[in-house]
Amino acid sequence: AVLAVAASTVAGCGNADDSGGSGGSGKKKITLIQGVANEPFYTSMYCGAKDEAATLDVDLEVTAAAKWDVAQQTTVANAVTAKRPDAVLIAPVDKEAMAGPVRLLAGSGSKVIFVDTELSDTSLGLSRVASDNRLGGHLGAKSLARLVGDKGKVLVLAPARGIATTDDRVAGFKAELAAHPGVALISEQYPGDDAAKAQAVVSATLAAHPDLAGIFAANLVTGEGAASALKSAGRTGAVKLVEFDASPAQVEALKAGAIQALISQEPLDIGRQGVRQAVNALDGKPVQARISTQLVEVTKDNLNDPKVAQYLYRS
Ligand code: T6T
Repeated sequence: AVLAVAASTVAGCGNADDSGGSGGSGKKKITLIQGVANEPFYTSMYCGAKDEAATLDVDLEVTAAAKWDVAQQTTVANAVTAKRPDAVLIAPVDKEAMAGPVRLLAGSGSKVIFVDTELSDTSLGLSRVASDNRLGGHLGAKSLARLVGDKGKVLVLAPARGIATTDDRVAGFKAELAAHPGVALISEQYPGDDAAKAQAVVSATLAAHPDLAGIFAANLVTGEGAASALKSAGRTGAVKLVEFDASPAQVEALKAGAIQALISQEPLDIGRQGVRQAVNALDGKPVQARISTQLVEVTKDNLNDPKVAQYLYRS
């Protein structure tokens, strides 16, 4: 059940086995371990990785746990280690707790590249391809401050502490607030990567602080919960909502006015560049230790700009 993935994970860009999948081709084998299955950010990353794998003529497999969970991702990682692919792209769900399984992967000979999230012990990966998430937090705070007229109470939501990406987003958000003294961060909540739990937390915060002015949700799952809570409290649009990511559902919510701004990443590019770095490592070519992909603020106003379209995710 944990390895519930392949086919459903890749709905946006065909079947997992299209690019050669398993066995016998003599091509280099790369496996992508997503942070979680069936989630548009990682589906888009897979689409990019798959394009690049086809270009570079390598086999790509994809796998992930059904939930954002250390024990489940450990099971997935150990299963990949047992198959000994030439290289692994992994988005570790916790920057400390996944060090053991990643060490086993690297120790069994697979070249390891971090995509999106990473470990505190960066030495275990040859490269890390990700957004500049701290900058993303700054962008989120600037956007929310503008939307609330630079004053009032705000709430920050992220799945859990210990996730490299969302920790950096929250840190960037808080650092930027120093430049907005009228905006007060009243609470920082970590409900898990779970929309229903995020909804409950936001509903409770709205009840305790009826004058809440804004919310920054540091990823799409917590954002989904925040939007639902605002809807059921009848506060949509009155409480400004800024979210990370740009799934099709988030873009629809932006159009409908349920979300005021998205900080979108470039998951397709993360996937492409991750595969490129893995192949460089396997070919003995130079590998770039760190690659920062683009971020952009998406609002109703620039949504139809063709330059923004490349940042929107697939599902
Ligand atoms: O925001 C992305 C990803 O960058 C983060 O590491 C975890 O959450 C997402 O996958 C969105 O749900």
